[in-house]
Amino acid sequence: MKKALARLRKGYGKKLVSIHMWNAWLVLFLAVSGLLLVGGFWRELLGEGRVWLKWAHIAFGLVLLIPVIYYLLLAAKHWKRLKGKNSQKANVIFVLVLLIGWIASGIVLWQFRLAGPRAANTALFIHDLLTWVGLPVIIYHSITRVKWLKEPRKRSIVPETASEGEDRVAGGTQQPAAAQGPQPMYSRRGFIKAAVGAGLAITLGPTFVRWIGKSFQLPGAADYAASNANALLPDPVPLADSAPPIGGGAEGSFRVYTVTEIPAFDNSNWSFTIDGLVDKKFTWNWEEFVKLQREVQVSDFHCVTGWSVYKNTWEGLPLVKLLDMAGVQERAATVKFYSGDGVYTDSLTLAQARLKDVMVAVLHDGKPIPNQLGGPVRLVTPQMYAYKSVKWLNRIELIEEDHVGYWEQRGYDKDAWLPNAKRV
Ligand SMILES: Nc1nc2c(c(=O)[nH]1)N[C@H]1C(S)=C(S)[C@@H](COP(=O)(O)O)O[C@H]1N2
Ligand SMILES: [Mo]
Repeated sequence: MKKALARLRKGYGKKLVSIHMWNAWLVLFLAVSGLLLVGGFWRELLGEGRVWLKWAHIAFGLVLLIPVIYYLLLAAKHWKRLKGKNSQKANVIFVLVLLIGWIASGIVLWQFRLAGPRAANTALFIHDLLTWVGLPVIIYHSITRVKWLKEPRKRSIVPETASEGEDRVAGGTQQPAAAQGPQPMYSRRGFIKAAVGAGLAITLGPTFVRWIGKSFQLPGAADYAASNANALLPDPVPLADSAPPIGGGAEGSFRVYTVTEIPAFDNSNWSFTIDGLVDKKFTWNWEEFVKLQREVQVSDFHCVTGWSVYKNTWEGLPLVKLLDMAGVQERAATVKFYSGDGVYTDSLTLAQARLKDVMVAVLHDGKPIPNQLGGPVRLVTPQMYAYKSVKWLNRIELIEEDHVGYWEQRGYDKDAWLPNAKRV
């Protein structure tokens, strides 16, 4: 082992350079794939590709362990060389914390089923936070360090002489002390670095502020209710348990997911149908639908990608009541759900559909569900991951055969049960 390490450390300068290069390519791939995965805009476009991309992101994230471990094996020696160069040491620690934090939180997210929603939620927060902090630094580092920006003098990651290798995070110029003097404000490098910094702040700043606002539920953060584009009259009158919400108000915030444009509805283009293998088919318009007797429940909402919203007070129609109203025929085995977006569908077995907390929800925390979050009516399945929670639900069909839902066709697990659900 010792010998192997010694061999490894010989010529370690070249090795550090190649570690840096591999690391850079991996992080580039992970950054791009990660941004494509979170960006709502890409959901529809990527479709099945999204699931592949997710696996590639996980796989390359694990591969990132190799340069990290390889570096750690060389770290002792590198560290000695960095003696007295505190900003460079800080740089190394920053990068290591970033990479290890990304990998560790990524593993928890990957193993969300083992970890459970609470841990996944924390891991997602950490993963996002590190991305917010790390990515701008990395982009800045890459742009300000590309070759055409460099001094004619060659720079390498490994200091060749003791006098070299000052601060490398900011790509500090490496002029001999005598030539350093006060730098003119308008030096090419200085100007470009300032421009890159300002560009990053302007492009990433607002999104970052929004993310912080949502993560900590600061006042003024994403108020979907205020920008609800649905226009359905009359407003549903909330039951006493809904307003104020008996759950005390939801904790956390929804990330708006859609695979189509976000639809909006009004009385003229909205109706709700239950049909298929039932004794009595129904189609309600909005005025009729809001008259049906609703109930209230408090439940948590978990997305497989790691985020959760706790203590939602939902008011709506228990699915089992709708099924009983319509009279499910003997032959029916599957309940198929259609979205008013015309694309998204999912299904439950009859036994699952009869769970008493499966709800056709109309209000959230005492207010109409806004169109971004699937209103006027969405399905709620508290014991399953939220890809079952069909937004803009407008049709329920009882069928004999199985139905594979939108994301399940694209690689999501057919089994959507939460880790501690009582499966039926
Ligand atoms: N019609 C429709 N319903 C949908 C989706 C969708 O893309 N389209 N995404 C599902 C997924 S994966 C999740 S996590 C939740 C997200 O709900 P939200 O957008 O209200 O946060 O909706 C589910 N229902
Ligand atoms: Mo999801």
